[in-house]
Amino acid sequence: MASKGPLHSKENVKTAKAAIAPPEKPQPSREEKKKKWTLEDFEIGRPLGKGKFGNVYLAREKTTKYIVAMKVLSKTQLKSGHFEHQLRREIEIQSHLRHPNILRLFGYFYDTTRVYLILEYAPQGELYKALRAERKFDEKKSATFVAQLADALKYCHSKKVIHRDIKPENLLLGNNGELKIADFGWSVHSPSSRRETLCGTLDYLPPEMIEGRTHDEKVDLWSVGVLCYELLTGSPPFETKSHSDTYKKICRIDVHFPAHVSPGAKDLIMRLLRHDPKERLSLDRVLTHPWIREHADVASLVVHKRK
Ligand code: N15
Repeated sequence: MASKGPLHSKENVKTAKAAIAPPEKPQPSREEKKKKWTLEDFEIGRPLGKGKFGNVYLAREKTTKYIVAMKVLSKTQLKSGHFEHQLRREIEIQSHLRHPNILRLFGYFYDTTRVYLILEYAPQGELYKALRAERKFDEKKSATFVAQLADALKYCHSKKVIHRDIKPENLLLGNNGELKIADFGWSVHSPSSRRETLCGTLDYLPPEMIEGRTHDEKVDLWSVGVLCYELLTGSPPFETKSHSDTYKKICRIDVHFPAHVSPGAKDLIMRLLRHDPKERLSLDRVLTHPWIREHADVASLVVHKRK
């Protein structure tokens, strides 16, 4: 992985002196020197969150003062769960993705006991916390998040990466409140017939995944529909107190809408929550759906694409 550039952009800044002094020899960048990161390069700040294998901290690279999120993973925990292979795969996937709505992985390093991931810092924190605080989002905010998510997933699918674990807990918010997909813990290269044990909530999983059938990138279309519902109402559509009741509701597509959900939003959601993956609205069609076009603030999408 060669991703040391962004933290050291200062090295490329020309000073006024350069205009009068004889031209300097081009200096090799940190990347060209193949210099490895170590913990010594960072100041560690407050914890940002706790995860299965370790914690995430606010951190600052000492020479550039660039702020990042540093994820610290315990090697013993990774080994005992046989997650080393998964971690390698995730690093491989995430380090190659470059999109404004996908959290960057800048690099990684390790010492005898831990693995450190240098991740993009998302200043506005976790989407699910913002949603719990506001209870539900209005149509403009919801449609904007759905459009940003659809755009990011379109990019992933073009690289044959399916995410498979879209839910508010895996989404962060950038400087301007834009959505950032943060977790690739379940992502795979498509198509997949892997049958992992499904742990945690079923709420965002499509029928083909909970029934253990082969699945492809269309699983992500289903979860866009589930997320759209949760953003607008505050709860996912198939939520129940028990695993088995949620399972039944998903397979029957037993969805009910509170009265405040507009016909346009309902139309989009129901075109995504289709049992047959082939019938689900494509991501391009999500982006051009009338409800998205009417409500989403698409300025952020356009601006980033012109860069
Ligand atoms: C294994 C691999 C290559 C996948 C890499 N992705 C992850 O490890 C997923 N991950 C992202 N795990 C933790 C994070 C994470 C990144 C968690 C929190 C943050 C983060 N970047 N910024 C934050 C963050 N910003 C905050 C602002 C206010 C309150 C809490 C915040 N957390």
